[in-house]
Amino acid sequence: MFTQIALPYAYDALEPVIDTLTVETHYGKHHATYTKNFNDFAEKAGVADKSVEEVLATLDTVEDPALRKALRNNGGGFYNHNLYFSTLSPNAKHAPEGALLEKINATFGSLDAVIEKISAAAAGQFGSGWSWLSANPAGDLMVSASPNQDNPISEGTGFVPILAVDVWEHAYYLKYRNLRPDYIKALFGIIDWKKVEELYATVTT
Ligand code: MN3
Repeated sequence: MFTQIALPYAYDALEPVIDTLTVETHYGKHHATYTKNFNDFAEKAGVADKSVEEVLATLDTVEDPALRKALRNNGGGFYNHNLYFSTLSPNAKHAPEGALLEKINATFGSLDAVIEKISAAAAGQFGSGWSWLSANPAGDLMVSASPNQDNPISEGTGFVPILAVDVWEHAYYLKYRNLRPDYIKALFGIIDWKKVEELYATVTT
């Protein structure tokens, strides 16, 4: 049974960056539906005993193309939103420290530079999708974007996302309308780098 993370804050806790109705609908409807559908399709495909990461990394072993696509979309939707909601916080730590900051500086030059790169990938994603900061077990970092509910795991990159920017319109349209870049800029005010540091440590150890 794949379980949607318990939201670690109230629906209104991310105001004014993300409005209450958006969090309620995004988590309570969109994310809940991906979770239910993923459970149903995983059962049907006989992969319900695997981890979601394993399912997404081994999609090519699912023979039925419709079922493979359903697992990719709904497994991605389940996984991506667990990451997104768990890395937002009303009490966000605004900058990373330690190993993650050192690697960011070595790879991208500065924290501002990597935020700019993630933001540009998010703003430039045509249609619905995501942008990511990802890590691999060697500690390398990568910035990328994905369409739909794909992610660096289902894309077979060998990287695992540790920071997620959801740029589906359901994530921002009620408040920001067509102004996706304004949402992305504001979102970095509630992305909790403490959580991102923890995920980096998990991926690299
Ligand atoms: Mn979403």
